[in-house]
Amino acid sequence: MKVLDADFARGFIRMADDGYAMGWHERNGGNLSYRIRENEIDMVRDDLKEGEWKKVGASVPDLAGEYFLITGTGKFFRNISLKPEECIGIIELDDSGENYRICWGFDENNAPTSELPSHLMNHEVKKKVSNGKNRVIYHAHPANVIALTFVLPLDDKTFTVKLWEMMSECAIVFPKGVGVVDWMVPGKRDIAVATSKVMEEYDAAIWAHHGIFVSGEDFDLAFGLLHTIEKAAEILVKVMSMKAEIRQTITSDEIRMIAKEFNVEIREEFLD
Ligand code: 2HA
Ligand code: ZN
Repeated sequence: MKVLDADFARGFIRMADDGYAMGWHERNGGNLSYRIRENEIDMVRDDLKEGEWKKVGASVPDLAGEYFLITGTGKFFRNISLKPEECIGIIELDDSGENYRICWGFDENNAPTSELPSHLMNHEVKKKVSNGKNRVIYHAHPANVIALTFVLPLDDKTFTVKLWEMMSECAIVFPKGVGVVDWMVPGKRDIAVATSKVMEEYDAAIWAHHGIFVSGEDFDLAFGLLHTIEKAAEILVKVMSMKAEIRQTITSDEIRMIAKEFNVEIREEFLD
């Protein structure tokens, strides 16, 4: 089977289009990766090639031998569905988890995203803490989440509770909360290490003055998580912009009631 006919590639491209339509991917902003299942890679093996081994820029031994579909460096999300073979590609990791080679795509001398170390370190953590279920890592630049990083203190508890308070859905969709990473230079190992630490605890890491990383078991869950967080952030931005006193909100006890009703384990230490 051709890669582009496979369900995982179609789901990946649809998600990229949807993210662009949401306004989260100006120019070459954002990146997306998917840890491909063994049976999925077997189905497209005839369509694969073997490029030269190159350094990942991080060491991810628990991902040795795995294959990833991932967006390209400098590529624009709005072009992915028009020219997928140039804008995205499949990479394979070697036995040490320190080198990768291109197996499909990245035509015309393209290469994986500059955030490859962050993506792979996040995949490594998430694979471990989810018993292998988690397969998607998604980075985007949603305006409202970024706006909040200028006015809220950059701590996990404040961001989590402020977002939970905005819509009843939030405590159900992300009961473990969200983590926050201070401003750092993008594309480097330090930000990858800081983000993967946050990912041990949370499925979402907000990058101050830059954007957000989320993870999920599949494209729907990863996209849905980012969408929910950004929606709550948008409501908070609107509420704060009104410059009116908040007269009522969803209280800690009410968040507990939601958790109880929907049988999710809420991060109790963040509640009053
Ligand atoms: O790929 O979003 O963080 C562009 C970025 C880097
Ligand atoms: Zn970015």
